[in-house]
Amino acid sequence: MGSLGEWPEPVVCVQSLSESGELVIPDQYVKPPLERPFSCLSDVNIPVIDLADLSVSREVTMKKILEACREWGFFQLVNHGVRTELVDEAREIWREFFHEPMEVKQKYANSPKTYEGFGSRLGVEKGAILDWNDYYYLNYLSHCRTKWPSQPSSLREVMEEYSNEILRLGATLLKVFSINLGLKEDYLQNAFGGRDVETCLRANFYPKCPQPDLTLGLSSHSDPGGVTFLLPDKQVCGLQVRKGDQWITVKPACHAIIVNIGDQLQVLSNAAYKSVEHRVVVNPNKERVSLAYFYNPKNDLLIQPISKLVTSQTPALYPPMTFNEYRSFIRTKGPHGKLQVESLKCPR
Ligand SMILES: O=C(O)CCC(=O)C(=O)O
Repeated sequence: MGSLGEWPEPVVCVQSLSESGELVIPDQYVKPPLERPFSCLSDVNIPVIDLADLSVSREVTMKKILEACREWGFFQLVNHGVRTELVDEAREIWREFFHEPMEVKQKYANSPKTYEGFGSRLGVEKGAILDWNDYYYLNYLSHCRTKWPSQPSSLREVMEEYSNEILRLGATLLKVFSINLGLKEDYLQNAFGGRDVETCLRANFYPKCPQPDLTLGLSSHSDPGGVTFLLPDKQVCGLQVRKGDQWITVKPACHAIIVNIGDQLQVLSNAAYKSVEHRVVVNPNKERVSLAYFYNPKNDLLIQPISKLVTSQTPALYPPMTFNEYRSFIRTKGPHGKLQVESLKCPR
């Protein structure tokens, strides 16, 4: 295994593999048969929540959000108040970045130490099976300096506006999530560090793939952080969410923002809210772009089940741990289902 300071092998940009015209993908991208994207349910969708209803029919909407957090760990938010033009711009500006010449993108090549910048692999295990994906990680509100690409020139301005909107939405949802757990409305925001939340973004680029049945754009994983706000591609589906032993393909509503619960909220809520596995399938004819915005607790705060939610009937399921300690797992091993949050459970 490589150290967290370096990649264990030379990093190959997936876009260049896709553009090579080869009809066979390299062995390093071929998943074991059970992880390949076989059949999935296409007539079911994740819940859709209309945020405007929160002020019209508050109780019903709060209940819908509660059920979505408990049963699905995922929902699509419509009427979220983010300008539709901004929703499109925030995603499309990253598409433009990924279409910059390779020399431009390579200037921002990342290392496993912080992951920040342009990259093509997650995890430092030598010989690991990789995902069909290039990405750009950006620490937005964080103790680290943000590594902004200089092209496209309006990227920073667009992302700053988008980020302010997501911070607003994050604060609103954490209130709803707190009240739904029977807590004071500012409880979860304070547990995340108040105004010191850490946020980062990952723009994902999934190039066309000649053998999409053999690989994945992103392996099954649950998000290690607090709450994720995802802008999916407008034209191309690809996100699949686990429901029991089935995979559901998400059909994004127009200009919706997909929200999902991360592992830290599962821990804080003592598993009342579920951080659910998801993965991305790729397409032979079309590239796909998505933008994940991670709204996380401050790195060095201890995260543990909230004492009010721990009773003799519902004992604490997880030991205390900082988010920093927690996420070093995914940064070392890469995306691996829900092994981490499950393996941390306190012994009974
Ligand atoms: O591309 C997608 O739809 C999902 C991306 C995702 O799960 C992630 O970036 O963690």
